Amino acid sequence: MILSATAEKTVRMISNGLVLLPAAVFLAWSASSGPAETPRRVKIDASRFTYNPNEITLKKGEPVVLVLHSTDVTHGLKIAELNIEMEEIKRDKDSEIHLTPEVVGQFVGKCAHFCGKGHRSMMLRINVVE
Ligand SMILES: [Cu+2]
Repeated sequence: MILSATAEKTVRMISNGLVLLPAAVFLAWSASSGPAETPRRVKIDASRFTYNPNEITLKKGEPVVLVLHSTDVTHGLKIAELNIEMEEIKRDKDSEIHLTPEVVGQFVGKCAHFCGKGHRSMMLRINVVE
């Protein structure tokens, strides 16, 4: 009688363990993988001869997606210091630049696709802060 009660208790402990073990494994797995990090999206419209907004501020080390779109003719964007070179930003089509700035500073992007007589004055200022 005593023996069977102990055996029953052991069986119950094992069965509890079998239920709890997968739950513990799942919790450990979900804690380690964490929620997927979704980069912030920054929308920028390009048009003759400006970007809107024409100045953005990014955080060093924070991944972002610059979503560029032209409202008129084809434009481009080049920022050598940030390794950005997009030669075609087309009308009515989003062009994405995935970027994680690693250097603090002020950078000036210029249009990289000839778009008319004001082309050279077309600039986008990017501030990267800590
Ligand atoms: Cu241009």
